[in-house]
Amino acid sequence: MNFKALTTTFVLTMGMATVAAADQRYVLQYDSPANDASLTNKGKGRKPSKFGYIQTALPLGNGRLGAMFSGGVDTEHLLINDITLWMNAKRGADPVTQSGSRTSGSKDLETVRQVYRDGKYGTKPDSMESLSTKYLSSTEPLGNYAPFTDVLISTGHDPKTVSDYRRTLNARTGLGTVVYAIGNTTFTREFFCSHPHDVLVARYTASDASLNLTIKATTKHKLGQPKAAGDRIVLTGQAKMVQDDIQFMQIVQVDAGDAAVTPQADGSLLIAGADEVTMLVAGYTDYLPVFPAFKGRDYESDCNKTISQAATLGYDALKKSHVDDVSGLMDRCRLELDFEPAGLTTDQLVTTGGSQELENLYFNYSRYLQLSCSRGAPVPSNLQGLWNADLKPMWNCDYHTDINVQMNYWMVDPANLSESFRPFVNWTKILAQSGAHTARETFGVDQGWSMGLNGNVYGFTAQNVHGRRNQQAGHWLCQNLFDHYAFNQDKEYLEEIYPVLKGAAEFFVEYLAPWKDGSLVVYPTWSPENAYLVAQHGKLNKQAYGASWDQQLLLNLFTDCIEASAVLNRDEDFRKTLQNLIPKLCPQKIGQYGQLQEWPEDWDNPKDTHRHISHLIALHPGRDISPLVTKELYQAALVTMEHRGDESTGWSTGWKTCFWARLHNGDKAHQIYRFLTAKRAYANLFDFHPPFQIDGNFGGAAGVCEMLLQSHLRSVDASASTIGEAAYVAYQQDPSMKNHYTPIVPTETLADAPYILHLLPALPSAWPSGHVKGLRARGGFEVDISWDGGKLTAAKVRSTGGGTFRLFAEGVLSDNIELQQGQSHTWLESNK
Ligand code: FUC
Repeated sequence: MNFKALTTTFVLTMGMATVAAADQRYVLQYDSPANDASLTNKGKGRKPSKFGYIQTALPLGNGRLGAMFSGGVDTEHLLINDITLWMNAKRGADPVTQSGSRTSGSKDLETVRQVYRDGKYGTKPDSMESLSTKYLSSTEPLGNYAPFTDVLISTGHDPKTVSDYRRTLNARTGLGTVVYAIGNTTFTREFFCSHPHDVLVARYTASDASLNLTIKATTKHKLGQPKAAGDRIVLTGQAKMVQDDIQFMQIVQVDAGDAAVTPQADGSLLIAGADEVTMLVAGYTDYLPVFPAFKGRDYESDCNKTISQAATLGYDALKKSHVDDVSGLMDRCRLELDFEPAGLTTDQLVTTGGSQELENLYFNYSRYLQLSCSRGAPVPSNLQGLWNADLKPMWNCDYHTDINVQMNYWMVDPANLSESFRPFVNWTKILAQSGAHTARETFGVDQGWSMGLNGNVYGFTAQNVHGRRNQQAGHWLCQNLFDHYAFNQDKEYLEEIYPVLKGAAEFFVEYLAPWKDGSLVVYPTWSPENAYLVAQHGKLNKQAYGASWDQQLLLNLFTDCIEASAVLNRDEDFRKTLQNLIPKLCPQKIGQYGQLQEWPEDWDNPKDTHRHISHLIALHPGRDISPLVTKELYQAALVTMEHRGDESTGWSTGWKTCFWARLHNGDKAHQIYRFLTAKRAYANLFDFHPPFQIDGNFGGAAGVCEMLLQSHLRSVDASASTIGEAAYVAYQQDPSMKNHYTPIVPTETLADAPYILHLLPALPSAWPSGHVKGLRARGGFEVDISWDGGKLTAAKVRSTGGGTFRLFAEGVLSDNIELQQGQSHTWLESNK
């Protein structure tokens, strides 16, 4: 049977159930409105039973402009967000202040390092914590992400008179709907947020009655008044900054056909007797991603232009271009698990405790969320993607660089949404510019750039206000940057990011310092958020040297820089510098319990179930620990995973899904993914930490990709017939210290090594049959995979740019397979 026939059979044998299942894979549906009682998302302990607006309303977004709709019968509440709207920070300051950096330099760094070497634990004035805070940490404000506006549309309908209520969001088309009946009349609303035309669109219709609506626009920020004139509400406002308030504008424009639209003195619009009403919303801030001013957009002119263009096009054309745009991206990659739909609403699916149906929907919805909160924007998705109703959101709704912002982008390439990565690239380029000031001023490092734990949209690169949170992030951010190249093999992109990669490495070349044993380590640092020797020194005892995650990421960064400079044929001396440093990096170590050590000393506590497991970065998202290649490190990673346990926060369970998939334990990966989808999801399937944090949605989707396809290993020996012999290895056992694993120096030829595409590396038994189309693999390939009875049945690998790979399927490693651009290679069970 050929691959096409097999796919057709798969669809046909599912018969009518497939038609229904196709919708169930994409549509979130509810039989009641969102809970609009609360507009806040505060409080760590928020109970899922207290679901409010942000947990129950449904999200729309075009990558920059976001909205949520509540479906309220009497009052529709639209929360509007603009991803650039941050407040309570500075902009336009001198470059050093703008970077947030403490001006101290190498002398103060040495003072701090001395107390690290002296082991001054605790929080006394001469402790590592106190001196790091005193000498290295920022005193400048980070600010917070803030909501833009709220648009309220009142119908005058009494919820008690309503029947057949349905509220849906179709993640394949990006259309939201609200439908209900009053007597014999059906009232329908449709919502979407257009990327091609940069507007939010709402349309109200009634089957055989007229519509009487009141439309209001408000904001929580200081504003001139919302002004209604003609068929528009124009709202201008300012968001408070410590320096240079943000200016913004929103226009709501209404088309009610021949019906009367009457502007009111309070800034609202009254619509009487309309057959149908279309509402357009455009909005911008004056933000521009230009360091250090961060302003200058002609937001008023852009707002007027966007609204006029959208109004000229009209509803049908806007809707068509929107559906074509979203469904085009959604259809690139489709996961089709084989299940019978339960006929439940989405909130019921969550409370029933997990199913293939929910797992399939969660994956597709995560792709939808990704393209909705990160596309065409100057800044990346934040802790809540771009949906936030709170002026004081949890954790500032910022950019945490010790897992969260990186996790937001893990799924982008594997799940075939490459364009969603661009905002992350734009942002890191600004960080590299700003972080050069932090490197120089705080650490006395004249080359390269440095980034701390928390970021904003105004180039904040300084160290966190708490010395115990001293942390570098350039190496981790660059891992995402290079991996995007690995997937797409776009040399122009590599040219663009090369200075950022090189700058990150240059910083560490100078910043690395010898520890007492002579090995080169990063310090001050921490192992994200975790404490050691808690019984002796307390839970704040987090400051560390040579934490395993840093050292793993440095090997990753240096290796990537060596490859990038070889591909671009430049910087031979720099390459040599890195090659000389790699063997001196502090080794990875296996500790007394057989665990991979989190720190260079054997401080791990087997009862520690901390949510961060940063010392497994080399397993995922890195590529240097594998059950097929580095057996001892794999065993040690297994022990660590067992110690850390299963249930945790949303993002932590997303990461654990990825880890177990990389450990090739599909059932365990699935168990954790099921927990994430059923126990860490609100009614609208937003992930909860708690409270809402979007990283878990994206980490979970990345985990699904990892279960079905892995492509992080590379073949450096074309003649070898097993992965163990063929694959590149980054660590080798130290002959004199058996539990030490020292980094290996890569040669330039690694750049030519084909990636190994491993099909179904961790297929869970709970997903016995299914099909996935359009996953992406490193090396520039797209892969379709079908399986049945828990076994691979067919696969197709398409080359998007021409290239060579090796296939690992059903335990067999193929020879090199070379494809021209557009060519494909088919694997069939029958041809085995
Ligand atoms: C990191 C995590 C927390 C939370 C915060 C936003 O600090 O450790 O769990 O996700 O980011």
